[in-house]
Formats: sequence, C-alpha cells, structure tokens
Amino acid sequence: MFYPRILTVQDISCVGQCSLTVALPILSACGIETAVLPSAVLSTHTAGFSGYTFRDLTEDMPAVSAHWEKQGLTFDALYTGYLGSIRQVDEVLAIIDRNLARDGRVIVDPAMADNGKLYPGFDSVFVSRMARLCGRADYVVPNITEAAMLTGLPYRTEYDRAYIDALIAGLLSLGCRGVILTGVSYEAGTTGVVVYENGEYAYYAHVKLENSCHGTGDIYSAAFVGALVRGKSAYDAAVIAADYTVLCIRTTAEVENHWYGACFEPVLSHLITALNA
Ligand code: PXL
Repeated sequence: MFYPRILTVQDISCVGQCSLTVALPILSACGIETAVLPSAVLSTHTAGFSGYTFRDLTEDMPAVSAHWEKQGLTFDALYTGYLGSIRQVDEVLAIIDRNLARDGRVIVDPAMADNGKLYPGFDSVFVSRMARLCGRADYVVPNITEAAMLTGLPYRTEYDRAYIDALIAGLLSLGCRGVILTGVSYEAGTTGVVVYENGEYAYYAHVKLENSCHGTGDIYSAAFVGALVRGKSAYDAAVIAADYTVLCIRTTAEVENHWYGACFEPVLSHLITALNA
C-alpha cells in the first residue's frame, strides 16, 4: 500500500487554528503519516492576540534532525509553514540535506505576511533568508504579499496578468520549480489560485466570500500538500485545496464570534471525499 511519510516544520500556536494544529489534522485526514517538528510553542498566534508567550525551540532542531538521521529515518516530503527566525530557516535547509529521501519533495509556504504587511517579528533580513529556502523548493505556496516581498516587486491590490507573470518569474528565478500563487483576483467577486509548472500557467477561479478568516493560508497549503503527496497533480491539488478552503470560510461564517481562525474540522470529510474522487 502507498503510505508516504511527510515531515512538517512549523510552530504550535496552542490556540488559534493555524500552523501545526491545522497541518497535522489535515495531513492525517489525507491519509499521510505526518511527522512534526515544532519550531516554537506560542500560547496563541500573533495576529489579533496580544501578550502571547513564545518558546523558541530552534536549539532542539539540530539534535532532533541528527537523531532521525542516526535512526535511518527519511521523509518523502518536507512541508514548511510559519518559521519564527532566520536560524530556523537555516535549520530547515540543513534538514533538507540530511533527512529528505532521495526523490523527496519540498513544499514551502513562506507564511510571513498578508495584506501588504509582514506579520509581527519579521523584517527584510528574514524575507531574504526565506527567499533562499524558497529556492530549494519544488513548490512554493505564497500569497501575493509574500510573492511581492520575496521578489522585491511592489505589492499591488489591483493588477493584471502581466503583474502576476512578473511575480511568478521572480519566484522561479529564486530557484523553485513550481509556484502556487494564492489570492489572485482578476475581477470583483472572484478570487483564485495560479498554478505554474513546467512552463505552463493555469488559473482556477472561485467565489470570493465576504468574510475572511485568519489561518486560511495554512489550511490551503496543508490541503494542497496532502492532495499532492496523495498523488494528485499540482493543479488538481490546488483546486481541491481551494474548494476545501472556501468551504471552511463558509462554515466559519455560521459560527458566531469565531474571529481568530477558520472552522476547518467540521468539513474535513469533504476534503477526504474530494481526494477519493
Ligand atoms: O497563519 C500563520 C501563522 C502561523 N503561526 C503564527 C502566526 C501566524 C500568523 O499570524 O502568528 C504564530
């Protein structure tokens, strides 16, 4: 039986429905053995909460990776999300060299910014180190803000295909093989995702909902990675992840006062159904 093992490296935000507390259940639901390397533990995520705790686990990362190597453990894919420091990015680069299976794939969600702004705690030095990690990726999964920062292009809220093409060209010039660019909207009322691979551009548009939720980028990438590792093409995986994320946002709108994350759990069965179609 095909039973891949993936490693995901990102923080645990104890409350907040993002990063590992989203990636682990989603990847497990996709039927993939999921190993985790928590890069930090925070009491909550950093968007909208104040006074959160932050326990940096960077020091532990090299020893964990060395132990896996000693045990002969390798991973069929490595998926990174929010990384809390430059040193953590460097540790992930070392993990690619040490712990990835020979033909293992690397998927990088450079989770560091949205709506034209970096998340708290990040600066331009971090962005350039993240660009280096993106250069080692088979697929990068940025939103438009992250793509603009990684490529040094201006962030725009109104744009045409030429701007998107320039972002993609800039991302490819970092060294990655494929690009999944999220939140691309060419007309009011719809948004979507661009998939660029092997010289081919594809666009999947879907409804743009009124409400937006924190953490949907993490839900999207985890579902994309799950579908990809399950054997779907990058485009099919991008579509499955988009439809699932829209459903999560719709579901969240039905819950009163749920401001800090998206309700992804009640609709996990839809993701599983889509994967088996
Ligand atoms: O959703 C990305 C994310 C992950 N982890 C932490 C965050 C954020 C976004 O703000 O603060 C700790």
